[in-house]
Amino acid sequence: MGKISLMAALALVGTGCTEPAPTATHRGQSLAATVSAMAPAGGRSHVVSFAAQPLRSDIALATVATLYDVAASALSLQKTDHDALGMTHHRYQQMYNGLPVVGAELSLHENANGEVVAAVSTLHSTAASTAMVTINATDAQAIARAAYANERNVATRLDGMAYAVDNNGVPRLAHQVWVTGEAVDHPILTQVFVDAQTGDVLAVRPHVQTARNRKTYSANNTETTPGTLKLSEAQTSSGDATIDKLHASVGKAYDCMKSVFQRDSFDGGGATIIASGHYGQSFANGYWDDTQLVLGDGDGQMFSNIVGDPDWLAHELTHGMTARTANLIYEKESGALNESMSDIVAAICDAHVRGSVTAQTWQWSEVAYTPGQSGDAGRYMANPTQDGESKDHVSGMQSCGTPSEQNDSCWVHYNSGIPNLMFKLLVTGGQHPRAGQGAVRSDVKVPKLGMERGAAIAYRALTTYMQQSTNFAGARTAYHQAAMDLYPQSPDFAQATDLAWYAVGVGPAVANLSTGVGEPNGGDATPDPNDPDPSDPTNPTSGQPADYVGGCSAGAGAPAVGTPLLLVAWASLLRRRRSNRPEAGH
Ligand SMILES: [Ca+2]
Ligand SMILES: [Zn+2]
Repeated sequence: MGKISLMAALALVGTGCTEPAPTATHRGQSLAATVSAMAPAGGRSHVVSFAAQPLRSDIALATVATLYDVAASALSLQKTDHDALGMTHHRYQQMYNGLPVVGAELSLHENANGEVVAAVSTLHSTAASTAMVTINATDAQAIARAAYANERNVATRLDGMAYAVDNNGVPRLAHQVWVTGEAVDHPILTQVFVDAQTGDVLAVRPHVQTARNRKTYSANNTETTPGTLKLSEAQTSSGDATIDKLHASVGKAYDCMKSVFQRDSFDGGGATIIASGHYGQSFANGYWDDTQLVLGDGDGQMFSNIVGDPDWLAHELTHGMTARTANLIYEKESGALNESMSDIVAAICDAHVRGSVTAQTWQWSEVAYTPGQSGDAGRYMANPTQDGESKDHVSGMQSCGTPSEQNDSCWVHYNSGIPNLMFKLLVTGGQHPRAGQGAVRSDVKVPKLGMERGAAIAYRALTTYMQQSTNFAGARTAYHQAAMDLYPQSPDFAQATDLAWYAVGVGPAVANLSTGVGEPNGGDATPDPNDPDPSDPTNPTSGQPADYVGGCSAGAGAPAVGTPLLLVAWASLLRRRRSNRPEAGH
């Protein structure tokens, strides 16, 4: 497919389905109305599409900042990326008193003409923030350490100060303390934010991200990582079968990322992938520790040797990719999204390696999990509650008080089942496995987009439109925007992402597409040279299938879906603002 004309796509959004684009002449005010409509107080992540009236970067920046009561000068440009669609993406960190506000970001997304067509913001007003310090750094370290009294080899290290956002959405001056040590089933590498005024622990952020949240292990000896170098890139044999297998498995995970996402290693810049095997004794887990993969040999009961399970490798390596892109904070919903993204890439790579989507695609770690029992898996993306712990709908999401290591950072591994199921439904189409039970709606039917499109949308949503604090609702808008970028000729695809999220209880209601569940003809008729398995209808090409109804034919008379909804909100806000507010001054 040739380069997509983004402007054409945006014109389609603005003039097509529901009502004409607003005729506001003051672009700053249009943006203000749009953003205030979609970004409620508290700094929730929202992708705002104002494609119909693109803005100059400086105007967009100043206007969004003003809406959050944040000075434009407080936004520090962190990086600028260009992508294959001709778009440019700027990411800003919110600062206050010269210190970062942790997890508070703004990104601006420009079309090929350098005009901003979307903004994502998780900013926080600092109106109630202070610079008061009554707890000194030494006390802060003692406070952080106290939470780890039962762990071994605990040490603390100061990392300066920052503003951490409390449960009321107020950035509070905090000491950043790193805690290291040994928990029962994994090393501790955790960032603890201690309120400099009250001594409260504001946030606990583990940076060791495991694949499975285990409760007990039979044995585990600490080892130093990375340990002894056994194999370098071109080598294949070390004389140690486990290390050789690990080396090969890492290679497969790399190859998958390269061929599916055109991404050169987890950082996108060809970073060396460091992996250590033989970690601990009978260690039935693996993790990403911010710099490398670490894998145990398995305990032979819960998990056999996990170095040979591609789902594990893809999962852990994806934590590295997430850390270098959206950098989703590992707690609450952003943490569940982080976990889910690792499972989603494991599913993508499973299908990629096998050449088609199979039942095993939606089973995580079916290879290594319980070697004594066949047919089961560590997690079930098609039916998350099958493991007895994971969640499959927002109505049943497991909540917590303050995230901690004891509650798995607010149950990130259980709640990851919700976006896991969303992705599965998006790829295969269909209904929620518990449709009609409890709060799970039976009238939501997700159309099938196939693995290739699902993977492209998920990847772009993560790398372009998610931020550190993105929650489930923000993720839905990220998927929608990513689908609009990738498939501007097929707005139904973006609507399919809305339906997939709605099926698991995220975001406002959406009407079903008239195409119903799945593609009637089972996928594409036209083979695509890039399609690893053209005969597999679940792995369609990137072109628009003939059986897909494009444009705005779906659901005549139904409520507006997706981006048109934004325009409705925008128009009504504009009307409201015009009546009770003078023209904004810029
Ligand atoms: Ca699998
Ligand atoms: Zn994980």
